[in-house]
Amino acid sequence: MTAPAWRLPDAGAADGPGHRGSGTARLLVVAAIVLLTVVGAGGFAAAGGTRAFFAERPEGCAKPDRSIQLYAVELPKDGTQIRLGYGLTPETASYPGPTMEMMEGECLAITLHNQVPAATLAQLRTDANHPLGVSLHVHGVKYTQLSDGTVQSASFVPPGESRTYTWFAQQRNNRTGAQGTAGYWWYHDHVVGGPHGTQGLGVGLFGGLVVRRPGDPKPDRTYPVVFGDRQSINLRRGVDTDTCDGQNPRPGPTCLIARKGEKVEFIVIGIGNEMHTFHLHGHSWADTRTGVVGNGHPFADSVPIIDNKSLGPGDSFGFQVVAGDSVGPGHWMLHCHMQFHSDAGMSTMLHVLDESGAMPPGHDHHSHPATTAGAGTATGTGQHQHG
Ligand SMILES: [Cu+2]
Repeated sequence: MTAPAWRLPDAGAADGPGHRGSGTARLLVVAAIVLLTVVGAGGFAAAGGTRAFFAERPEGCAKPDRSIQLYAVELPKDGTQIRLGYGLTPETASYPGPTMEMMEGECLAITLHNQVPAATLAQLRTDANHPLGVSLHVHGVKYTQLSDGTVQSASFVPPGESRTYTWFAQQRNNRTGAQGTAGYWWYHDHVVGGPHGTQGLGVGLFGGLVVRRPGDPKPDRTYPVVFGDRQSINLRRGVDTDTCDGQNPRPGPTCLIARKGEKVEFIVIGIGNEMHTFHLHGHSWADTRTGVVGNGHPFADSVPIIDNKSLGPGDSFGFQVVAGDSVGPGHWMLHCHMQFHSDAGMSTMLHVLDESGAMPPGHDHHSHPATTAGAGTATGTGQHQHG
């Protein structure tokens, strides 16, 4: 049995009375021509027994400007919880995965290597008929069906295999009205465990993406902060959100640290099923695209300055702050402002050192905001103290 081919009814008939038909028909002709011209760069994907033809790259991306390798690997368990991560090398895989950075107008080819054992993927599967694999699905930038990262478009990677995904950071175009893609986005798996990658997200396959416009201010440091279920920040909770070693701090997902005066960029992402609000102590930011407009620019006055922002599942936003600006070094709290979430451990610190990279006297000990009720991991399986 073959499913009938998709076909849009005649535009004139579908439009009914009125004078909009000819315009729509003209658009369809243009669309058909575009479809024909991309045929040379396309490929087939099997889906549901039919074979559909999709372009390999978005319009405007003749060929990739840059290529990178990305690895999906299994990481050490967190208690009994399976953890997976993306990494630019297998050894550096983490959750969140590496922050991707693109410039508007850029076309990026990412080859994803699935090194997660099939047995692990089978354990995460909720339906025995669901295929085993990992994928890469991105928000905000342009991609075709072949880079959608779903089972439906057969754009996932079986264990031991590789696949190249193409992302296009389409630029603003005042003639066509295209808005451009500059901003703070994220990427994630869409197939582990089920058709929406819910298990992939739950075990760590996600990361941040920032698309800049030429001239945007560049930060000194960028930290992805992912708010999720079970009162988690980057899949940790309570003391596990902040493992910064005061003697030898290593910046990373559980050590948000900067020197006073450095421009620190946050990419804030919501995953899971719950609403959150993101609040940072001692710092505020302009609620804009990727940065603060320069001094004296009239646009600056029309932008709200905030220090708290609500975040739903799938949302992402970002901003830059000058660490310790006017407020100095210290352990600045960063937490969900839904009180029962923060009370349960959804809270960490931005550690701001002085200009020389030291914590001034009197700040060398910090007590974590999480109570004992929040100790342990986001999955509630670990119990360890620090400090
Ligand atoms: Cu919350």
